[in-house]
Amino acid sequence: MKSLAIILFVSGCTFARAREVIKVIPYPQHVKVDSGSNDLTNLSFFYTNLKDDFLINEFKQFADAFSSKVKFSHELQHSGLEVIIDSLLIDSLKEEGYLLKITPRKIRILAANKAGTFYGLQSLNQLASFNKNLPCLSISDQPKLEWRGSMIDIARSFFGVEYLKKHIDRMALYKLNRLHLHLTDDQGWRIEIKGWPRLTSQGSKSAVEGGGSGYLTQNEFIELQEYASQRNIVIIPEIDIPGHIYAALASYPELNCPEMENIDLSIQQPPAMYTGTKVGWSKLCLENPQTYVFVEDIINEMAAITQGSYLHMGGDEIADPLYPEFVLGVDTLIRNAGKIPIGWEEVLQGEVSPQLIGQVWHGKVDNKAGNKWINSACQNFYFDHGNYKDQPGTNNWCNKNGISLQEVYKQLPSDPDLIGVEAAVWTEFIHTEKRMDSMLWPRLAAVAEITWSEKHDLQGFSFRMGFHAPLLEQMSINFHRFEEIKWK
Ligand code: TNX
Repeated sequence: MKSLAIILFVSGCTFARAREVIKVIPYPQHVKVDSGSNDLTNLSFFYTNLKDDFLINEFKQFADAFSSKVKFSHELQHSGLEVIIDSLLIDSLKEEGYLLKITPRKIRILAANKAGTFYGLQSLNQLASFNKNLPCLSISDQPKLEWRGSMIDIARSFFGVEYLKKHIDRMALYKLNRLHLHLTDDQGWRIEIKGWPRLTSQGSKSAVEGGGSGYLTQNEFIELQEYASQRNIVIIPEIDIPGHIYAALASYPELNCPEMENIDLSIQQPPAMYTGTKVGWSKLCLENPQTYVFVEDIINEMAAITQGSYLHMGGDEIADPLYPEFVLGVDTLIRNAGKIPIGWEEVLQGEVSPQLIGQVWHGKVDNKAGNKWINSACQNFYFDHGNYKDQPGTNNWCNKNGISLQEVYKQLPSDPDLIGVEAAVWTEFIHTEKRMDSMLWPRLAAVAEITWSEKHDLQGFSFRMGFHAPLLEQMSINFHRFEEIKWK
């Protein structure tokens, strides 16, 4: 009994100390702090068996930023930075896990593959930002959930490659791995489709009032995905059908039903573009055979330029007797194009394939067949809602109190079909990078932690977050300074 008490006391002590010393977000699964430290300014050697030029360069840059005497070594050394991939570790570390061991002479990262080494580096980046004199420690880490995501609506207001790359860098630092782009909506069409050029020559010229217009060329989209994939981020393109489609209907009026009864003409009439914020008033004409030619073309072109495994069909906020049949047809088209279909929760109303992933946003649809699902519950994860109650220029229809850090950090439902979380920023009122930043950060860091870490601890998170201010500033993030955090 006495010895048990001692063990509890000792481990409790280590735990408290680790939580104070290791201010990493998301908090790693296992941390042990040892005595001693490793001064990065003395770093001498860098050895790795990595073959990937991008990653080798990331590690080199990290090392060179602290020490001017780092030599690239072709064999193991007794000191320095050592990054090793060992595929035998796959059973214990899985796809994204890593081990990080810091001793007075060595910094060692071990992983089963590239993603793990990249995440080891992110933990190291954070630790080094707090103190160049690194504490000796052992970290063994891997994510709880596979889907750790951010969604940006670039349809209402366009955000281009430059901002999206910055966003990808910032996501990567917090080990987020899914970027969903809402590419089309009533106010604008944002991706080049070669077979239907007016979608962009006309449909990309507009935006919600005050928002930015424009589009991604296919080459830009491909380049962006490559940039993301180097940082272990998969981009998920969403073409929202059959609703939220006015920009396409205005660009190709022949897609409409006779008399355009698929559009609420009191809201807008083709060929004029739409700049308002109403939803649920336009849909594809599901009786028009041209609609199916259009949809199939778009899906095939999108599948051909999409590097990741997923295609998102939207599917939200629409009523039509042919809707369930339409969704099942699109589900099939996406699978035949070699991708996994995703849709907003409404798609789960009808029959869908078991491969389809549902994205829950208002929690009104029963996931009756037990499809995998992503949690984007609007009360907790709609970051177009204010950081606080009545924040000017924000939506509040789902949560009148705004979405505080505490609201984001709530316990997730325990359900084996839940694959993760995606926080969404809709851009009816978010038109500048500065505002976008302040809606995303630091709330997205809280999403990173609840999806990565087994142990949830809001107080610890808030404590650690305070120390991240210099890091966020270094990345030029215009983050929201929540009052409850003591920013350093
Ligand atoms: C609902 S969530 C929408 C979007 C709006 C958003 C505003 C979802 C699938 N549809 O079209 O932009 O609310 O918060």
